Amino acid sequence: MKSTPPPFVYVSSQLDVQKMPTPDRAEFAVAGRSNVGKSSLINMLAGHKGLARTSGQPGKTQTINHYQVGNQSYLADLPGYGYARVSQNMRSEWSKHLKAYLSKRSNLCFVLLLIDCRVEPRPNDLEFARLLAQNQRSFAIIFTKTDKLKSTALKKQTEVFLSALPSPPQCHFFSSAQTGRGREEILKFIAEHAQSFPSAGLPVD
Ligand SMILES: Nc1nc2c(ncn2[C@@H]2O[C@H](COP(=O)(O)OP(=O)(O)OP(=O)(O)O)[C@@H](O)[C@H]2O)c(=O)[nH]1
Ligand SMILES: [Mg+2]
Repeated sequence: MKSTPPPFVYVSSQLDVQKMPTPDRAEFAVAGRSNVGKSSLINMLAGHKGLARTSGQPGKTQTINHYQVGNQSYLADLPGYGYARVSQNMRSEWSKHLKAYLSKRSNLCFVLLLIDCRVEPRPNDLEFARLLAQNQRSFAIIFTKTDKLKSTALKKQTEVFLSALPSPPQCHFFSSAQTGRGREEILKFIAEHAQSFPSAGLPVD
């Protein structure tokens, strides 16, 4: 039986780390290429289709959008990388803000790096994984859109992807925003890590 998810509440949209919500609880960032399904995953976890805006057009999410999950954590929906049709200026702005976020956000507990289960490892996914390692950020991989692939192909693709990473993730999940696959496991992962997150003595941004 499906459990009721904790309430998800939209908090703010910012690019500047200084203006983000007070870092007083564990934060989980949802990262990945444009169009990989970050916003759809948040809606699937929340059980609320209209919470985060999704689109078939890449480049929909242009700010770092915070959602409070129950009382213990934040989910941060990040702008996607690798969208060729965004101007060079805009791309370097996002990249600057993403790098600042990864290095400075003091309560960032885990990065959930989303990968479309149908695609081969791309240079910018591997580059992002290297950025996580440089910033000593723990990460988990979530393979998205698994409703689009048969299980043998899924197994093969994920093995290829995991072996191409510069460092291994803490764990990986399979998700589908269409079928709800992965919801229970991902919510459990968030709840468990949020619980062990220190609530006192955090550095101030
Ligand atoms: N079949 C299928 N389609 C999905 C799934 N998740 C997302 N999509 C579709 O993929 C497209 C992009 O989804 P978004 O959630 O907006 O992607 P995003 O990563 O937030 O994109 P940006 O904000 O542009 O970075 C939409 O057309 C979604 O309907 C999934 O699990 N299965
Ligand atoms: Mg989005």
